[in-house]
Amino acid sequence: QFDPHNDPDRQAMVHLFEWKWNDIAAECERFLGPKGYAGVQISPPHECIQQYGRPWWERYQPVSYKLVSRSGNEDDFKDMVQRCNAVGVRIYVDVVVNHMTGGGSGQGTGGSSYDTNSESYPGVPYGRNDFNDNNCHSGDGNIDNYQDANQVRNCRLSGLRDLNQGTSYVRGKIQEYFNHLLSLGVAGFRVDAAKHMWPGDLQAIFSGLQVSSDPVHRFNLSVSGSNPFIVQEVIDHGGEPIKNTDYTGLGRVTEFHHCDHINNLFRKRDKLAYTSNWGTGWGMLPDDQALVFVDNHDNQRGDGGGSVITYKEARLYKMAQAFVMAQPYAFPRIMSSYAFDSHDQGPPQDGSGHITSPTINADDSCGGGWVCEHRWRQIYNMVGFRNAAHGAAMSNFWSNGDQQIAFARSGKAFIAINNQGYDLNQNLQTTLSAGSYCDVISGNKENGGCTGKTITVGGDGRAYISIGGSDEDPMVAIHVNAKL
Ligand code: ARE
Ligand code: CA
Repeated sequence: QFDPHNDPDRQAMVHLFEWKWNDIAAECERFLGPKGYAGVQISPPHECIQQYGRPWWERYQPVSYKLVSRSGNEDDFKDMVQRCNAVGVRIYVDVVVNHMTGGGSGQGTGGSSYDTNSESYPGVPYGRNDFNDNNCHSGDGNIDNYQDANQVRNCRLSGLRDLNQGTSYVRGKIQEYFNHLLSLGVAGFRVDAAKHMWPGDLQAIFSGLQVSSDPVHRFNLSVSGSNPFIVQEVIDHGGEPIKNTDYTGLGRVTEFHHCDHINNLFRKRDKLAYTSNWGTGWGMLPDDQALVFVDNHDNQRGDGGGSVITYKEARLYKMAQAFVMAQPYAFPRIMSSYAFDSHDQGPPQDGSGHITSPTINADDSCGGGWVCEHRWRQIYNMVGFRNAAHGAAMSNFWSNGDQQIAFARSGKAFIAINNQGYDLNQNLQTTLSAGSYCDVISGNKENGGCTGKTITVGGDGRAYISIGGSDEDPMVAIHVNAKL
């Protein structure tokens, strides 16, 4: 449950937030596969409410577990999983099983009816007895106090009808849903609102799951085992009785301290010079228990606590992503957004509420309202860096004592970052063999040449590194696969 079932030379995943299944399939083949991405977190695929104005968050209000949503139907889903697996890219599903809807009645995206007040969900089916109402002891039935773990698990998150995973019926329905997804070839799950479910209940649910051994999915099960990859969404910024470590026995956990640290670091409320022991040295979860990211779909909109760096501050964002990718720590997820001005704004869509596809520009970037951070050269080339550096420890950490750092991934890769505001000019140890390397931040290695800066490493492994204090991309990064 800790293993992403990734191809070993693919070491980062991307969250294609609100993408359609057929666009993801195409993206796996034309970009994610070739650029070395390990997998995709997809938006919730189940049937959900159809909220007026079609905000993104309607997908977090399940109506049934039928695979019919604005991203596509079950056939589209199947096709996506097979095509992505075929090019070495795994699919991880955002599963929403803490709750059902938060209000109203009507028809979901798959035609099933629902009625929130009577807690009636015939598409599953779920009825009153499947919910936690009698186990919640807050005044209004909602979670009013995060200091009370019982409330957090048994009451309603923002009014969302709270399922009782303590019953064998509800557990069985959830397992059926998960196993259905696994039988279609998905490699794992991002478990929404895991904090709001009891670890014991989750353990019971997870213990009945198995990833597909169908060779079409090309999982090397003899190496990775048959448990699906599990990422539990547990927001722990400290200060609450529920800790992310309550869940680390069951799978990985979203490490929100990482968002906080990255934000403080790049806003210079902390020092890059202190990052030679990044990871557990900073009080974060062990490597194999953490999923890390600069921002996610909630906190990029200001939800979930703490302010974070997003695509809207592109210079800082690219620096932060480069740092995260270059570090040997944890398994990273890159956020891929659509542009938004307001909190509720849904994905690019036409007048009838159909999601519209991203367009692809000549420089590989996206159009049509999609930001596609994962297609920014500085970001996808750092995925390549991480893949090349995999297995090599950090070494030769250098800093100016403040906001300029450099380090190697022993024998494999080297990065220097200058968030100081004045120039960096240093002769630094790269640990790489002598030769010319393409700086993958400023360019691509193409036809044996480099479209950006070339860095020369001498016989002693040293290179002269210059980074202007006000460069748009104040870092350089080289690795063994970028040797010219
Ligand atoms: C929507 C409306 C609400 C309405 C509700 C029911 O916005 O006004 O009451 O529907 O009708 C998303 C949106 C919500 C949306 C919901 C359902 O963010 O706005 O509600 O979908 O449509 C807590 C949880 C954490 C959760 C965050 C957002 O612990 O699990 O809140 N994150 C996940 C997803 C979200 C999603 C849900 C859960 C629900 O990533 O996208 O909600 O499925 C402290 C605490 C945290 C707490 C945080 C914010 O930091 O430590 O635990 O996070 O505050 O409250
Ligand atoms: Ca709950």
